[in-house]
Amino acid sequence: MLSESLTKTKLIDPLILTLLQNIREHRSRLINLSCLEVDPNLSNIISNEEGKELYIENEFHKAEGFRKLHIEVAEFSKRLKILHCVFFPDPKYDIPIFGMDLVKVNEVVSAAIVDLSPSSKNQNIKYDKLLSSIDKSVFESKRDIPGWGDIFSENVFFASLKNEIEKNVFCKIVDHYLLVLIKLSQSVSVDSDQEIIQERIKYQKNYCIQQMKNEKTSLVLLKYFNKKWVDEYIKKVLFDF
Ligand code: BLA
Repeated sequence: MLSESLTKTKLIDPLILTLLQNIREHRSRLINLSCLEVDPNLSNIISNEEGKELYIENEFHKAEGFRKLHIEVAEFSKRLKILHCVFFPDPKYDIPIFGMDLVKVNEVVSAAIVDLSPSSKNQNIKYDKLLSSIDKSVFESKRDIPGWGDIFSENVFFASLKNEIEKNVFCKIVDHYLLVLIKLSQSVSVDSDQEIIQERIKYQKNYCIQQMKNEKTSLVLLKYFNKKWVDEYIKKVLFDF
């Protein structure tokens, strides 16, 4: 659980705080929301070692339609700030995977990414039009999705954010994608067809396997922790399946 200290006394980055509050607000609308138990050694990590200061704080919940709702706020050496969020659907439901990552180095938002990614080959629910309807033309520095990113939908948004307007529009896009997700999740019912469920499990596994190929995640963590710890953190906390 993100402690009171983080959002109240620690000076959390204003953009990250805005996004965090918005994500929490959407999450609060989900049915049967409850906390998930996770090893406290892996969920809240704080170090004050000079030059290697770090904090990582995680929130884990589940809700109807979602096996794991994960939000992570992290800060490394006072200069690298990250907001990471993945809402993994329960494979019994036809719900896409919500993922976002915001990476801020000093004052520069080098990476801002958000997507509702497909969670099966034959996703019945169509949401493409809802995602493409929001105007994304303001951004100066859209970025190319790396090779491992074939898990994302065609409406994945990925850019560096250059000014306040771009930051505001990115927040709007995240809000819009979450609104679409929450609406979709309220309109689906549980499936019992094992073949469909197995297919969705396979898709979530693949989503996690591909995300694990992003060396940028592990390279940051390896500056602060040993390989065994990093592997465990990535496999159990970030991208478990
Ligand atoms: C990129 N992720 C990055 C970068 C860093 C991290 C330092 C490089 C920034 C840049 O390219 O400008 C680091 N991200 C982290 C760390 C955590 C984290 C340490 O979440 C957590 C502890 N990554 C995700 C999710 C998505 C994602 C859920 O975790 C998307 C839904 C995407 N991150 C993502 C992508 C890149 C990135 C696509 C760019 C990779 C590249 O260009 O090679």
